Amino acid sequence: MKTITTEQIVEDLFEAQHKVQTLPQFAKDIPGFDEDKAYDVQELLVEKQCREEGTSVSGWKLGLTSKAKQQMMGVHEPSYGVLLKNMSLEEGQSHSIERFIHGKLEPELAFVFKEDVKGEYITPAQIIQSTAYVLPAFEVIDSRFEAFKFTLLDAVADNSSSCRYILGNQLLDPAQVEMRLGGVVFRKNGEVVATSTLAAVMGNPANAIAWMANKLAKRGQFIRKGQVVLSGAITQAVHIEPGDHFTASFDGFGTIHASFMTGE
Ligand code: OOG
Ligand code: MG
Repeated sequence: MKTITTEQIVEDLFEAQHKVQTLPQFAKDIPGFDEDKAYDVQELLVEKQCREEGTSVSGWKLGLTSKAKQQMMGVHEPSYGVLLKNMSLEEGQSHSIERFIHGKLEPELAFVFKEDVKGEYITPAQIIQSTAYVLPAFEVIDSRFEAFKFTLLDAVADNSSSCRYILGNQLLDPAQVEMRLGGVVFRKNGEVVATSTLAAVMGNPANAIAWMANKLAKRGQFIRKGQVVLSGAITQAVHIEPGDHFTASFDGFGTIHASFMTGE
């Protein structure tokens, strides 16, 4: 068994991100490392990123909210992480993969909030009511762990593999969106790599956001007015290689695009 402090884990994860290199999973080797401690690491890691990268929090993301993702990662519970302003990339552009260790792309539904959502018994209906608009999004996830393998607790400490996010420009009123049967077609270089519907995310993406709001309350946190929240991937995640062009078509919204290349 190792003796490793929370501060050391934060340092190691921060360094892995900045040196674009992996590190071994650790959670199983630390006696007593539980979900609360994993979220403590996440919080301190995010504080360090804000301080040292001169950025700030823009919102939240859910992870592992669909069966496709849970099966892919062998983890059977959702998690959340924090989004930072410097993780945001422009839609429709070509982006460098230089800073990714082994990035993967996922189509998600993003919610942008028009008011704070605070409390312990938040319902999906309250989430819909507090949302200014929803829009299609891509998330680039990048685990700091070797071979993209981890337990739930490792991934939580690693800010749920947060790396970058790309918001589409098609905004819709959440009350007008078919949150269950709304289809999504995910393509890589023109080929369909996955198809799904929004119900893949815990029956309805608003359920996932409500789950997170209630989880946040237990840690004295909440969703703030103006923040963006990603629902968690609607399909499996797909590895990004330089030269790749991805699209995700969302029923009722249209299509979002992202390309990736080497170089800065
Ligand atoms: C954990 C983060 C998962 C999602 O949308 O499911 C995630 C991971 O799979 O690396 O962002
Ligand atoms: Mg995701």
